Formats: sequence, C-alpha cells, structure tokens
Amino acid sequence: MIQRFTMGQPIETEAVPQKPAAVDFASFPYPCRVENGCFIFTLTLEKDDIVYGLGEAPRGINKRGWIYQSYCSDDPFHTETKQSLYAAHNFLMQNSDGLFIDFPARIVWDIGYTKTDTAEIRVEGADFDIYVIRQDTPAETVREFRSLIGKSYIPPLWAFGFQQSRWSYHNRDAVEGVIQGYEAADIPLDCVYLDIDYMERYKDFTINKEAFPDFENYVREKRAQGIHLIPIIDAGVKKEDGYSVYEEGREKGYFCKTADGKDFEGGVWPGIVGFPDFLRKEVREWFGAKYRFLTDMGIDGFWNDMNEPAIFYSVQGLQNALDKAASLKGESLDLSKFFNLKDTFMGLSNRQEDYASIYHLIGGKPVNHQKVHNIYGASMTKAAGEYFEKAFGKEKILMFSRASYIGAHRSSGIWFGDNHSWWSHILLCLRMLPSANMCGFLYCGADLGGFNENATRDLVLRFLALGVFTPLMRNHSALGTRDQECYRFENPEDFRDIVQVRYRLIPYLYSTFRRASDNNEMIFRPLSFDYPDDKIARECETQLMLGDECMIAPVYEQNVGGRYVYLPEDMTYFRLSGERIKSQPLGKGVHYVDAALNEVPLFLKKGRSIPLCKPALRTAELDFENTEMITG
Ligand code: MIG
Repeated sequence: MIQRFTMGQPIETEAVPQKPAAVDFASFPYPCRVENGCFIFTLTLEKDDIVYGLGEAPRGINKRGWIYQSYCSDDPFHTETKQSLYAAHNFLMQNSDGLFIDFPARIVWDIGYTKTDTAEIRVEGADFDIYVIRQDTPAETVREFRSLIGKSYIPPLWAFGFQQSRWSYHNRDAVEGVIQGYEAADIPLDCVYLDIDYMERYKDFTINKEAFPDFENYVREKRAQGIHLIPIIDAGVKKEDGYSVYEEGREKGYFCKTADGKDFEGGVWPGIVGFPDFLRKEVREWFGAKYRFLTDMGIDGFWNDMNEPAIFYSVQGLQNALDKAASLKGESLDLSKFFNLKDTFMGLSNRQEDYASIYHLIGGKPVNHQKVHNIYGASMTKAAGEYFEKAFGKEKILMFSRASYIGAHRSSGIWFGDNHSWWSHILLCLRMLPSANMCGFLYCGADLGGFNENATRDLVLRFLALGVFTPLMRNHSALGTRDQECYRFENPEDFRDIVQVRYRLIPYLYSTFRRASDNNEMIFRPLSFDYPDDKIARECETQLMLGDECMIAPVYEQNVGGRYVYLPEDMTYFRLSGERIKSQPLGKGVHYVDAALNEVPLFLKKGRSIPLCKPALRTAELDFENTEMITG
C-alpha cells in the first residue's frame, strides 16, 4: 500500500514519475505539526525496531542513535561525527514501514539522538509530498517504493570490469603507464579515468591538446585495445571570454543568478565559474548535448563531479572577507577578532550564505537555491543521462555522479565520494551498499583503497576484495597521495588473484544486477532482511546478503589473517583466488574463517550454485557460455 500526502505546493523533483492521487492529510499516520514554516513529525521507536534507509549517509545500516541531514555536501572527511554526505536520499523505513519525503530542501532526521525512543523528522518547509509505504516485510516495502520511483539505471556490461583512476593522470604518457603497468602485471582492466587535468584549464568539454595530442585517435586506439577512457565533468563552467560554452550560457541566461539578476559567480577548479541552472529543462538539454563533444570522439563513459554544488568561494564572499581583513589592518587584534577573521577565511567554502544568494528559474520565477539545493546535482546528471538515452539508447553510456537525489537512479549510478585510506571505510562502504540499493541506486561503489591519504598494500587488497562485489569497482586516489595502482605494490600477483575473481564473477554479478533492476530488488541486503527472527543476524553490520545465493563478509582490519563471521544458516565458505578455489562447509553459528590477502571470501547457501567463468584481461573477452558452477 502506498499513500501520498501532499502539503502546500511541492516543487517538482521528478523523483516519482507517476504520482498516485493524494489522500486527505488528516489521515497522516504520525503525530505532526508545522512550526516556523517547518513540518515536524515523530515516529515512536520500540526497543527492537530497526530503522533503515537514507541511502548514501554516514554511520550504520541501522540508522538509530544519530542525527542526519539531507543536504548534499562536499565534505571529504567521512567521519562518524558527520550528518550528511554528497546525496539526499529521503527514504526511511522503521522495520517494514517505509516513508519517502519528496522535498528538495533540507531535512533533519533525529533518529533517537535527542530521545532514544523517538525519531523526529524536520522538513524545512511546508511544501512537499510524503509517501507512506506499508508492506509486511522490509524487502517488500523496498520493492513497492522502488516501483513508485521507477527502474534503476543499467550501465553497459564493460562497466562491470575493473577500473583505475587517479587525480590525475596528467597526460597521455601517464595513462599509457597505467595501461602498461596493468598489462605487465597481467591484471585485468577495462577503464582508465581522466580527472580534471585532461581539460584545457579545467574547462568542461575541452581537451588539453599538449597533454593529450590527437585525443580522438588516442581514444579509438585505446578502445581497440579494450580500454575505455572515462573523463570527468564538473558542474561549474569557467568564465572566460571566447570559451563557447560559457559565452552561450551567459548569452542565453542559463546560469544561476543572484537576487539582483546578475550571474552568480563562484570559484572552483577553473577559477571563476557560472553554474548552469540545471533545474530548467532547456538548460539540461543544452548542457546534455555538450557531452557530444566527447562522445563524438569515441568516449562512452563519464563521471559528474562537484555538483552539490561545491563552491570554494563566492566572488562576493571573498570580497567581503578581504574587505574585513583590510579594515583590520594596523589594528591590534584581540583574540575574538583574530578568531573571527580566521573563521571568515576558513569558512569561505560551501557557505550557507552563498547558497542562499543563488537563484534558479522555475516556471519563469526566481526560486532561492536553498529551496532546491538537493536536486541540483541530480539535475546535472539527468541532463547527461537524458541526452545519452535519446542519442544512443539505453545501457550504452556509463554515467555516475557525486551528488544525487532519488530519481537520478533512473539515469545514472553514484560513487561515494572522497573517502579515506582508512580501514573503517571498508565498513562504511559495505554499510552504504544496501542503503543505496533501497533508494534505487544499484550502480555504486566507493573509491577502492581510499581516496585521501596514503594507502597500504594490505588495505588496498582488502578494500578490493569487497570491491569485487560492488557494481562499480574502481581504485581511485587523490593528488599527492602514494601511488595506489595495483601494479605499484610488491607481489602484484596477489592483486591479480583478487581482480581475476571479479572477472570470473561477472556473469553472476551482471545477471544479479539486471534482475535487481528489473524486479525492483536490492543486490545487497542487510542480514536482518533475510533472517528477521535471528538476533545476531539483525544486529550484523559487517556482512551482507548478496543476491539469492550468497553472503559476503570482507576482512576489514589490519594485520589479521581472517575474521569472525556469523552464519545464520548452514553455508559453504569459499576462498576464491585467481583460478584457485578452496571450500569448506560450515554450520550455522559463529566461526573464525581464514582469508589470505589474495583471497576473496564468499559464502554460498546450502544447495545454491553460482557460475564462474574463466578470467580474462577485458570484459569483452569473457566467455559467458563456458562457466563452471560452484555449489554451497
Ligand atoms: O575538489 O577532480 O570527488 O574524485 O578526484 C576535489 C578532483 C575535486 C573531487 C572528487 C574526486 C576528484 C577530485 N574532485
């Protein structure tokens, strides 16, 4: 059962393609009130209730005991003290009682933070749709929710291959080095990423010709070699005379404005930029068609970045800060003035005042950015996704985004942004997978090995052993950090063993993915979905069910040769390593299982089988017909 409750005049987010008729708000099932223009409602939590949802968000699968915010944020420190990440996925489930708040501004979810037995949800506005979804089990509620929001994006098959990225492979030689490094180590690879430096001065839809001479031929050469190059696209368009994308955008009035109708100007990688008003259909069509500059050269995959949008500073904000500093010149600063000045400069990025000074045009009228903040990035990605589908058909172009809102799951995947090379971030990734799946995002994954800071060999191997199962399997790392490509470490054959397992599993993973998309199911489920009466399974946050057959339990600590694992029923434990397979039947209960650094742990339910093909260097070379079965 789905009921739609509408208050006020909701802004169209396109999260729900076909809205059911709204029912009388008087029958809204939760105690609620409107206070200072915010809609607040409360859920009473019983001791053993589990609260699921919020998609890409910090902390656990069970969201109880913390306060979260839906507010797309460019924050590279994904610590457990945070309340938001890059996405706003407003789906929550108390056991099997689901709710989706279709509202593009901020929502605060206090889930037993202030009061242990209460979830208080504050919608910062009074114009929204809330969908209440009631089914008997969490999986059925998810299925019903997903049928409301529409089928999930399916990428091309090659996007299930292993992908290598870094900020940055600055030029063609660097890219060649990566491809040769993988070849020499005999490690499979399908994609190499181009971060912002492939562009000319960070201008979208340009190529730095010195760094990448004869780019078009190079792309085709790589394709012939089975390698896809995947360029990044940033949300901001560089302000530069003679740069056609900027000039067109300015002349057509396509950039976001300030209150006095001028183009809002912010500083990001390219310097000063205009932010396309992706909320307007004509702007989406214009920007989407720009990707053709790259698809015409044979590019067939993209990642959209900085679309929360991230703003390092606004021209106005920086000017105000400089004026303040100038006014203090010659004065002897007391501590409070000193800290005030310091905070002014430290706080220049992603400032609430700046967001509040931006205006979009909706239905010809200016609308403040804060009212629609959470659909900005999703709209950018939709611009691209809609163009690709029209120009090339479904399942042709790889597309994923950093910022997202439910609805974008129909045209793209997501990655979980700038994590760290921390052991705890293996688990953070694991915990986001089922939550993202609930919200329709099936094609997703984290930066394997961790983005920020230096990774160790064992961390990369263990992270990859989880990444073997994530639809997006990409190793990515930040500027200035230790080289993190698999072949850079001692004994690269251990990495080959792990990545080969991924290729062996692609027939299974791809069909599981398609099935999940077709039937509105999750690829990854919390154990509590499948074993609702099993206390240990209900509390488990370090293992996941995968498809109908498997359970995964990655090693997530350093200097250990295995881990404790809980089997909610009899299963067979497989250690997959290259073409080698060890198996061991285990009974229901807790076990310590060994897993070497070059082994992928996988559990199969009793009597269930999955296919494994022979490994290959590229997905295109995989033989889906000749597989061997492993059986639990
Ligand atoms: O401010 O393009 O999340 O993956 O490597 C950093 C450079 C901008 C953030 C992305 C990251 C990417 C980086 N970008």
